[in-house]
Amino acid sequence: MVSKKIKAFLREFTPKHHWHVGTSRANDTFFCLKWHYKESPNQFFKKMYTPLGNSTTSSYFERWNKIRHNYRDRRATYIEQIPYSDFIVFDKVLKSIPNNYQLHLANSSTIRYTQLFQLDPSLKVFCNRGTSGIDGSTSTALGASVYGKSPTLLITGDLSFFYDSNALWNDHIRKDFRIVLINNAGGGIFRILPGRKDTETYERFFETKHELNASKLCEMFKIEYSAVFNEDELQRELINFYGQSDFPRLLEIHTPRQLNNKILTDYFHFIS
Ligand SMILES: Cc1ncc(C[n+]2csc(CCOP(=O)(O)OP(=O)(O)O)c2C)c(N)n1
Repeated sequence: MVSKKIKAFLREFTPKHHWHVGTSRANDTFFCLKWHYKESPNQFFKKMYTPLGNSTTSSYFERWNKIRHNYRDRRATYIEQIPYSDFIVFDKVLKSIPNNYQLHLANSSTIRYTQLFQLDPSLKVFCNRGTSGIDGSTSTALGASVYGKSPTLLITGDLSFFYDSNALWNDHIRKDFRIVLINNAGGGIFRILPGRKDTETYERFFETKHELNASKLCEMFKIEYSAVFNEDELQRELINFYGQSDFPRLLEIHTPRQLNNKILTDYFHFIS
């Protein structure tokens, strides 16, 4: 579970039961784990429903579904009124991904933003939470892409990308491999988390502010490179980004470092 808010909510309002369904380890995230069903969700639900046969009358689904729709509407309204920023970029990029792609998400704000949006169910999404390392996201995506039936897109932040740039030094990168690099000139996540952001110390040691871009790395590793700085350029670049190419492609999207966090935090106020 990525969202600390949801985790905290379910800890405070403890469920009567927590059943873990799945073959991997069952974490007692809400301190009320009752059962661990060691089978796939599909197997589990087949068994759950067949013997019961009849359904229960309840307003539970309607209640939450209404909240969900309301939330989606509010998000659409919010997007219409905000300026170019990480938030806008995620909206546009996630909508642009062709069906069936393998989607790899780096840490940290990449995965946090992505979970706010609706993804096409045909996408296979991979990310690494837990220790949430920013190291190895590119290596993992590249490795997985070699065996993927469909093409792979990696969405990554700048620090994560530059940290693991050596991943690009290998002979097996598929031509259809795509990277969207969201360059907000530092560790954007540290602007979102609480703390004083307007100090030199903060910018240097937490945010790691920088002025790097990926153009020379792409030249060195023979990756088609393009960069955008605003919404119009982004929309234009996305049109052909996934099309056939002789080389892998990287799209670097520059976003306003000092504005992104405000737009995200305002969003949470807006939708609540
Ligand atoms: C190996 C490792 N070192 C440090 C961290 C701490 N850390 C978490 S997020 C982050 C910054 C990530 O910045 P970026 O890749 O630009 O992504 P953004 O948050 O801007 O999306 C850092 C340094 C970590 N998770 N893993």
